[in-house]
Amino acid sequence: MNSVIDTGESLEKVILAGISGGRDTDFEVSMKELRELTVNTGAAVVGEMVWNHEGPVTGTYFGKGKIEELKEMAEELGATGIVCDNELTPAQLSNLSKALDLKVMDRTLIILDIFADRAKTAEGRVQVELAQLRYQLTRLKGLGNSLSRLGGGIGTRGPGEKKLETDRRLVRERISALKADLKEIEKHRNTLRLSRIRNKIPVVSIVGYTNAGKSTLLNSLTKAGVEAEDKLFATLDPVTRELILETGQKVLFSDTVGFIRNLPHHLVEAFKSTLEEVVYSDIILIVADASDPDMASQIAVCQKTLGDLGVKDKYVITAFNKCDKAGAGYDLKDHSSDASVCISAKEGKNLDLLLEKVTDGVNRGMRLFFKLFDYKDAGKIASIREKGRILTEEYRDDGIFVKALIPEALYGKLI
Ligand SMILES: Nc1nc2c(ncn2[C@@H]2O[C@H](COP(=O)(O)OP(=O)(O)OP(=O)(O)O)[C@@H](O)[C@H]2O)c(=O)[nH]1
Ligand SMILES: [Mg+2]
Repeated sequence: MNSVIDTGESLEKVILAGISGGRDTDFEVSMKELRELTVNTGAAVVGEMVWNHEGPVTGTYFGKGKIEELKEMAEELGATGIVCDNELTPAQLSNLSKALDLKVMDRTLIILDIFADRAKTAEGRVQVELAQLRYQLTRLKGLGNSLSRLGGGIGTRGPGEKKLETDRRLVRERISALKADLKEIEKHRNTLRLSRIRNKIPVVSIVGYTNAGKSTLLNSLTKAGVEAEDKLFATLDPVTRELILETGQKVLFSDTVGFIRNLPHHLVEAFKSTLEEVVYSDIILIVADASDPDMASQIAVCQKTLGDLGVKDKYVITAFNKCDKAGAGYDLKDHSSDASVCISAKEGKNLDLLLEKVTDGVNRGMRLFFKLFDYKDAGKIASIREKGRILTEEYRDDGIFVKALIPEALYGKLI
């Protein structure tokens, strides 16, 4: 039995550190987010240090004077570590941790740590471990110094068997093994995707900033039972659920990992197959938190991430969520998407309107068609089934009555 008494205090007490004078115009938002991210790892934020400077110092991130200041501040506040808002270069990490004699972390390490905590499925765990190892590979020395300091906590969590491996060769070998595992998982995913394409079931990808309410929405729409919590990156593993629209058409809704500014590129790389699901969907449903003052920039981050993933020419719906909250309102519009709707996923408000937009998206480019076919023309019905969507098919005495949505190109061939 472990005899340590849990006093309810966080193991790690950290100071957030950032540089405000650079090109990042969203500095304050970024620092606020860093605080939230850090708290999500279970650490306590005891202070904040901002350096007004045009950018980081190449080898040490902070200048000499600022490092001294940080040291004193840490001593005063009893801090065990610092978290820098930018991703530190391997040299910066190593030099800073030596100069400060504190545990040194950065935004990337924090996000990786949260992902490590949230990953549950085999695929999620492989992806996270791969991202962690790639990040570690170039930083073994600095991290070794820094992370051994507390013998646990941020940066040491992970799905891997060994928490922090300091042997470069072993890390490389593990990376190769994980990449091979991921290939296998991707193969399986491709097979699933192909069967969906063959079945022609339209897929709606729910995307958006982390904590916007994506899982809550999927739950309200389909009673999916997806974890929805007031924590960042609650959902890492994609969940797909079926829903029948009023028209009788079947659609799949897919909820996946949330976006955030400066999502570490190692993560984007590792989660590519998960994120790529969006590329193969028919409709993109952006969920935005209308009660968040930073909503506009969060939508911009989503759009940029979608662009980076190669998503284009899709029917895009923006759902302004949490409209039940004070100050949010029900009159928002996103002019860059095909449709906008103001909803409350939690209270189930305006979900019918949302589904109307989804129906519009599904039927975009199709026209309604009905005809009584002679029994000898049954072959034509097969082509409707193949290229369009049959809404009604009745076998009557005088023939087969079909009501369907069909692509424009097919229309001339059927009448
Ligand atoms: N007031 C209000 N709160 C909501 C609404 N929708 C979601 N929430 C809350 O927002 C928080 C985050 O919701 P989630 O559904 O987990 O958000 P998510 O987008 O799936 O987040 P990640 O999986 O972390 O990316 C939860 O506490 C929800 O209860 C809403 O319409 N109104
Ligand atoms: Mg979620």
